[in-house]
Amino acid sequence: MCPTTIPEEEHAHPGNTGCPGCGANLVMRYLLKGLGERTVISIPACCWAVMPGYYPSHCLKVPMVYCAFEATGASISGIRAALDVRGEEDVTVVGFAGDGGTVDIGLQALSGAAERETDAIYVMYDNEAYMNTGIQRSGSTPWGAWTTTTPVGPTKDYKREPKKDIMAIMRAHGVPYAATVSVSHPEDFVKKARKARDISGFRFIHALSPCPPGWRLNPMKTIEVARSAVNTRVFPLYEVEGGRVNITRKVKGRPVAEYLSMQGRFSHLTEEEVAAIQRTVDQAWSVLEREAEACDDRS
Ligand SMILES: Cc1ncc(C[n+]2csc(CCOP(=O)(O)OP(=O)(O)O)c2C)c(N)n1
Ligand code: SF4
Ligand SMILES: [Mg+2]
Repeated sequence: MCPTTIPEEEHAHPGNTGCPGCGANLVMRYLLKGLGERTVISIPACCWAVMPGYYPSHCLKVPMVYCAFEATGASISGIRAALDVRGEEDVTVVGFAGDGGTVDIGLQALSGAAERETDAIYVMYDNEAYMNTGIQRSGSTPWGAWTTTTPVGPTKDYKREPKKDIMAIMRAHGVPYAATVSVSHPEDFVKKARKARDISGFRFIHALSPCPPGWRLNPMKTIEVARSAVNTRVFPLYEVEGGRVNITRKVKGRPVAEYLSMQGRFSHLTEEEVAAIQRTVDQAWSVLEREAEACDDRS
């Protein structure tokens, strides 16, 4: 049998109300494998708020608090304070929110929790739109994507603003640990989850989370598209620990067209638009690479 560093224990029961091929399902699964059972999760309105089902036929084996859409940061600060009063300092407190609930409506509460240095982990599963309410664009939807509020048609109303850089926002808060993870790279994911658990202070994890209905993607291609996002450098895997940048998966950079062509939400893009996305991706990668090299030089 092939040795693996992924723990066998499952902290969620099989079966929930997520769609076939849901990337967010795997984000939760790998996260809990990394964190273990001494975990409490706060989830705001999003797909994951409804996916577990109702207690007692709930799929999560760890306690879950359902908080208001904008309040994840405040909720995890409160849970942490309550556990500390009870002397339960070994419990890991997690905020688990979608991209809309993080980069848009929850940003103020997130910023407050990071600034207060709340001892908790905030995980944003990024399916790049408000999926639970019908695929509306969010600040995390990438440039050029179709959503129901950025339609494709003669007026070319598809998303015309760039994706908000949440990792840069969190780094600007000086958090002790921030990392990107992808469901296509579970060992890297579990390792980063464990590392985040063992650091104190406010930690942030940005998880790419393919969504077959929202991305107009074949549900069998979830892992393939997530891997393609990493291999094309659209979604680089890296971590920032104590201000030091470390690229955890150095890739040569496949053409972004490979990633885009797997998803119907980008099928309207012209060759020029794909080339423009390629330039943006190349530029972001070279900035990241220079930052990582500068950290290597300092050590
Ligand atoms: C204050 C408030 N506004 C709007 C909603 C409706 N709502 C519930 S889930 C959701 C979408 C959440 O999007 P995201 O955070 O990206 O998570 P996803 O659904 O994509 O998993 C919205 C708009 C709400 N519950 N509360
Ligand atoms: S809409 Fe997308 S994120 Fe929500 S359950 Fe379905 S696949 Fe998962
Ligand atoms: Mg979303």
